Amino acid sequence: MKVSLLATHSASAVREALTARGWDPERSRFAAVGLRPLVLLLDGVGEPEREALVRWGARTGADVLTGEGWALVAAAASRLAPLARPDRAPPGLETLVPPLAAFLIGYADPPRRWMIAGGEVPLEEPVLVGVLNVTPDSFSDGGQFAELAAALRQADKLKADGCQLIDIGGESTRPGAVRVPAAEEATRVVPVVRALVSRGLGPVSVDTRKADVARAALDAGAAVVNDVSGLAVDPALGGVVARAGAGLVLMHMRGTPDTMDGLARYGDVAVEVAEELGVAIARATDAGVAPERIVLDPGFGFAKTAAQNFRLLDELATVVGLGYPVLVGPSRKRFLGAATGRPVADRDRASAVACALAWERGARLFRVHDAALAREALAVARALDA
Ligand code: PMM
Repeated sequence: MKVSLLATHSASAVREALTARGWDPERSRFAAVGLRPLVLLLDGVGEPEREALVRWGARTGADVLTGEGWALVAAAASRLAPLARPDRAPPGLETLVPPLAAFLIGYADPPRRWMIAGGEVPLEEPVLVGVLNVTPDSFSDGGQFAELAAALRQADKLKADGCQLIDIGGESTRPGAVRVPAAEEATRVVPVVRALVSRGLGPVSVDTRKADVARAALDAGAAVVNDVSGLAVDPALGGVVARAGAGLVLMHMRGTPDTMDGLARYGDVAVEVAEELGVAIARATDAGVAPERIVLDPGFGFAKTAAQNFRLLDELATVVGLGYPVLVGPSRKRFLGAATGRPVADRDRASAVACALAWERGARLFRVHDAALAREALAVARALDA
């Protein structure tokens, strides 16, 4: 007999081993997803639930570690699946059914497309979102593209390098950045939106926290609103997005760019970011935004220390498990400088690597300054689980 170890960080190795041995592709895919090991951390576990979990673990052979109020459960996805079904969950574990079911659905069948104004973005392949900041003071490209001609040249380059979406920002969100009145921000972004759309360089996204700016950009042809506050700043923004049928990126942050660095305190960063994104999702759907128009972003660099950014990147599955497409924006951020020692102008290689790692953990959209490098890194990551 011969023994070999199959990779389990994605389902591809098991799937291919089964199809190579004659199983049909669909059956192989289901089996491979079911066999993947999951380690779930449950918080808010009461004493009866804890006992029920321990009994279930002893019966099924799953590993269950518990302490007061929590449990860590490790088993193959297929073994955990009955816990997510009201008709199969053991007595005492009824409260686990809804959150586990929501997580497993998002995990086993992630969204395949994102609906934006006037179209849809397929998510089978990595989607590159090119950063175009038309600000005088953004941290990495501030001042470079404030002139329309320079902005158009950069948009051309981003498109040529493989971007499917260009994200135009008119207000810097770096710590200590000056707040810009809506009229001034709109004056910066709207002509660029209009010029890009009329030259066929769309679809275009507008990076703004303000309803007035979003409305003007959408009127000029933008298809997506990217709100770094996750609809926490302007209560009118959700309604504007809903009425336009635009795509909406909800990013996680705490406080404002001025206060966020002091708010980077988490017990468990990925769990808390996912919870707070859940609140942003509710704000969006309450305002009438359809779920298939929502993309989530963990907000690298916003109210997170370097160590928290890395933990969050590694545990991105917790955000992916919310069931929405996930966009990441690690590009040129401080935490990459902390790991590599490189200054902001020399972080594109590290950014590309971070994108590839995020793809492996379930991210599908990548907001980048250097799209050519990110595309290559993502092509390698993609080739592993084609
Ligand atoms: N980062 C910045 C600005 N906007 N939007 C999203 N969705 N995600 C991000 O990570 C993000 C963002 C700050 O970086 P920049 O100055 O390079 O634009």
